[in-house]
Amino acid sequence: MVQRYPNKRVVVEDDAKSEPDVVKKAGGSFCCWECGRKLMERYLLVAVETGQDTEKAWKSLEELEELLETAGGEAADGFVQNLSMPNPATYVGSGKADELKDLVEAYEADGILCDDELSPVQLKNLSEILDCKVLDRTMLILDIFAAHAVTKEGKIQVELAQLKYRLSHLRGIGKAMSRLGGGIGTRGPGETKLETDRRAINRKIAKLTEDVKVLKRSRQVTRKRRIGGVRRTAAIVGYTNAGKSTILNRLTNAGVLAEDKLFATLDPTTRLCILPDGEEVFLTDTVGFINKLPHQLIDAFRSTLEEAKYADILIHVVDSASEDAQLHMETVYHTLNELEIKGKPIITVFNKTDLPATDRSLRDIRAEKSVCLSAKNGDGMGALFDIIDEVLREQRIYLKKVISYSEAAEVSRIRKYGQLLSEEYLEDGIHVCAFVPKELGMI
Ligand SMILES: Nc1nc2c(ncn2[C@@H]2O[C@H](COP(=O)(O)OP(=O)(O)OP(=O)(O)O)[C@@H](O)[C@H]2O)c(=O)[nH]1
Ligand SMILES: [Mg+2]
Repeated sequence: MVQRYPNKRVVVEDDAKSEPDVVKKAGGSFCCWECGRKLMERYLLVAVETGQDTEKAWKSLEELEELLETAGGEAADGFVQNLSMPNPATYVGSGKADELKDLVEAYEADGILCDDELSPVQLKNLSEILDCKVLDRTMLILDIFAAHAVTKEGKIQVELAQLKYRLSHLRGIGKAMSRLGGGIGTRGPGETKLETDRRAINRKIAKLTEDVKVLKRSRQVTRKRRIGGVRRTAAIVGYTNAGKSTILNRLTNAGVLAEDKLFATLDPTTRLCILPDGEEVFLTDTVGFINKLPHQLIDAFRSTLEEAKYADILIHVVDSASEDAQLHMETVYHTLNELEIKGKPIITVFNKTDLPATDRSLRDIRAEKSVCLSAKNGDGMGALFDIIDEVLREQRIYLKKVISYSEAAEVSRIRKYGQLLSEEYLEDGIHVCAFVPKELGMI
């Protein structure tokens, strides 16, 4: 097993040395009753690497560390073990599992956090061998989503994903679940009690699935009403923390929360954006993607991401300063594919150009057009406006038509949803030349 962060143990500051008498739970994390200082849960990060790409495994582990920090915990150390395949019983090799037990004690860690979704058997065996909390990447991501869900639909979807995870891991893991106790991995928008009754979980899943259907129907109605069938829409997609919300704010003054945090946005926000030539387009900010996004969440967010499915174009935001930008782009396209969002024109935005980049030669061959900009200081935003305008225009059709005076209202529809190039009021009617969205059904 290779150890990445030797001596990473955090030195406890003098004033915090004495164990606090009372610990209270606040906002999902534990705080000292007296000084209010957050007591971080500490984990050993563990990954099994099955190919020969150890560097990739470390990158994934670094991302896992970021996720853990987002959830309010910290990494005590990280380990990668090279195996031909994860051990079906213990994830790491059985000898390494014993070694991990000593390490958990030596680091005084609260538990271990594995970089892959563990099977029920692995979860149960590791909990028994290590006698500490055992978390996996899926539990952690679900926990973060649970903490960030704001709207009713977001909360239901996260609870649904958590229940599905729990159901698939029920067999024989009652003990592992009870060992979780509280804190990271146990937070959820639903009941706080860790439900372990299969029938009760199934009932809850059925009820929540029905609730999601109702909300989905009402969202479809809202979408139809909003776009009136013809107004253009663009969805902003991309890896988490790439700058999607910052870009939406720049384009529309939306005031959406943008934070240096993974999964700051869970619920889609739609705002009207007015392009330089006066045309209006609806922009939707969506949940960020991540490598190894739990399939329970892909299912849960399928309906939220319908905004992207029905959009005319996709704006794909990439953090071009990240050394993993290429990997992030691949993950985004892989996830879009899983969500069956394809065949749309894509504008790729290489964001964060104000930061030093490791790779200035980034390209996105799938994109119709791309642009480099800094959403933070606004450099290059004008070019993005122009490109959106251009791509939308390419999607329109040229219309040359005589409209009878009795149907004069059509001219105002063209003005509203398309671009009226000329209009002439003659004896036989109004002669118009225009670019119109095909959905307007004027041909
Ligand atoms: N330096 C720099 N930072 C940026 C830029 N754009 C966004 N950021 C920062 O990157 C962080 C993430 O931005 P968000 O807009 O929240 O990213 P997001 O893609 O919406 O993230 P999620 O909703 O978590 O998936 C924030 O701290 C932003 O201030 C940029 O052009 N330059
Ligand atoms: Mg966001």
